[in-house]
Amino acid sequence: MMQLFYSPTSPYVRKVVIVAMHLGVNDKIERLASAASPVVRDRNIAKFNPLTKVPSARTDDGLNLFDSRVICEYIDSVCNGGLFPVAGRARWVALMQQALGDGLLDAALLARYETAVRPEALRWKDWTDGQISKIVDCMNEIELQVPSLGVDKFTIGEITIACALGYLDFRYENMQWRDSYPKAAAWFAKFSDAHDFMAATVPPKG
Ligand SMILES: N[C@@H](CCC(=O)N[C@@H](CS)C(=O)NCC(=O)O)C(=O)O
Repeated sequence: MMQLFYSPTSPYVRKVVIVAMHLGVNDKIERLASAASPVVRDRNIAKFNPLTKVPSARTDDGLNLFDSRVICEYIDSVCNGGLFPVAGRARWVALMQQALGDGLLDAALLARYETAVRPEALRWKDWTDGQISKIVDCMNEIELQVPSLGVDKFTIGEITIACALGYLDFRYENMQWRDSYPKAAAWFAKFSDAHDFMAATVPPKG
């Protein structure tokens, strides 16, 4: 189906892998190793995506696809998967939930790059604090939206929010988000128990 620049720790790649697993085409994706970084850029990825980010894909019929939103929708469309409702309120809710999860991830990744990538002398605390406050506001919104999140029935919205919560567990363990967001915690536990793709894609520690 496609070649995919892949990283086991990227929450955006996790979205793609979950979609592929759920729709039964995971073995049709050839994984290409990547070392994506905003500073030391992996020029191999540029063959597929000028932004040199993961996930980036090339389909068997020669399309270069990025980012995770586009790749997920491509897989869903080829498989007729129904993870992207085609029209009406259901579509806008699913896309908004995806944007909420992706937005949380964008802020979490920017804040992480501040400590993981930027030299200490060049750091600016206000910037990091701004990103962390976006994570908090997104979590407040997710907590409010829990009644609209499905467990057995789900779309790209639930998948993305699950990847976002999983990323907080992976990189922001100290945040202990479950203490402040009990409804999101209960939904995440049910969603993770209900779907093998969640345990199968937990990012490796270390
Ligand atoms: N909006 C993109 C975000 C992808 C992204 O930021 N991926 C990170 C890894 S988790 C990356 O490749 N970072 C390298 C960079 O920023 O240059 C998506 O949804 O795929």
